Amino acid sequence: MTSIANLHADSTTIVLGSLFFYQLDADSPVRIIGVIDGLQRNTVHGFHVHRDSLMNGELNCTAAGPHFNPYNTLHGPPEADLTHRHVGDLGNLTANDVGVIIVELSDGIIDLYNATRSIANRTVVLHAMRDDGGKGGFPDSNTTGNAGARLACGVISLPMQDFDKKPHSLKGSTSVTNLFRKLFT
Ligand SMILES: *[C@@H]1O[C@H](CO)[C@@H](O)[C@H](O)[C@H]1NC(C)=O
Ligand SMILES: *[C@@H]1O[C@H](CO)[C@@H](O)[C@H](O)[C@H]1NC(C)=O
Ligand SMILES: *[C@@H]1O[C@H](CO)[C@@H](O)[C@H](O)[C@H]1NC(C)=O
Ligand SMILES: *[C@@H]1O[C@H](CO)[C@@H](O)[C@H](O)[C@H]1NC(C)=O
Ligand SMILES: *[C@@H]1O[C@H](CO)[C@@H](O)[C@H](O)[C@H]1NC(C)=O
Ligand SMILES: [Cu+2]
Ligand SMILES: [Zn+2]
Repeated sequence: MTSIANLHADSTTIVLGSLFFYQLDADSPVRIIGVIDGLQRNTVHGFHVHRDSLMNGELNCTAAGPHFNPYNTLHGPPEADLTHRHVGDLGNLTANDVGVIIVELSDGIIDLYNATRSIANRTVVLHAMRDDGGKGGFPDSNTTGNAGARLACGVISLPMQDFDKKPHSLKGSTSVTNLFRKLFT
């Protein structure tokens, strides 16, 4: 299954990047590939899937609600197991010396097949500060990783057809299909 999120700067229509999500099958991790631009140089930014979608052209990233947390656990680092992180906890992304993040990660807890852990129709958020993984000792470390303001966000579109199983599907999906094929295979 595949999905896309286009990120905009908080409360603006300024596009900062796009992320592509790919999960080969229900037993595989979700891979995320993409680029986010326009950040300060050499900065570390918390990165999470938040619970809610942004409806009706909403641009306010705060409307995405809290971290996606279907098991009601404490905030944690991405390498923690299901009981020691939120499903939406994806750690940090780091902007390089020209303020660009090249995203290339894989996570086995977010999912596009499993309904409980599904990130479809939820919102990815990039924060102003690093995510302390729950260990910072700040009042909000256990809920948000003390990652600060929401710099950018984008809704994860509902999953698209699995291109490996239906390579010749209908409806002009060919260019998207080809893009994913190039990105992930
Ligand atoms: C997306 O999520 C919102 C809640 O965040 C819900 O109201 C809406 O119905 C969902 N859309 C779809 C197509 O599932
Ligand atoms: C953004 O959404 C939050 C939560 O819904 C709300 O409290 C806040 O006032 C909104 N900000 C703006 C600028 O609309
Ligand atoms: C979804 O994932 C959870 C946690 O791994 C698991 O307990 C549950 O059985 C899965 N649901 C389905 C429908 O596979
Ligand atoms: C995020 O990066 C900061 C600083 O580099 C580090 O201290 C922190 O542990 C990282 N957080 C996670 C969740 O890995
Ligand atoms: C976070 O939760 C852990 C485990 O319950 C607790 O030991 C710790 O004191 C909490 N941290 C903060 C800053 O509240
Ligand atoms: Cu967040
Ligand atoms: Zn979290």
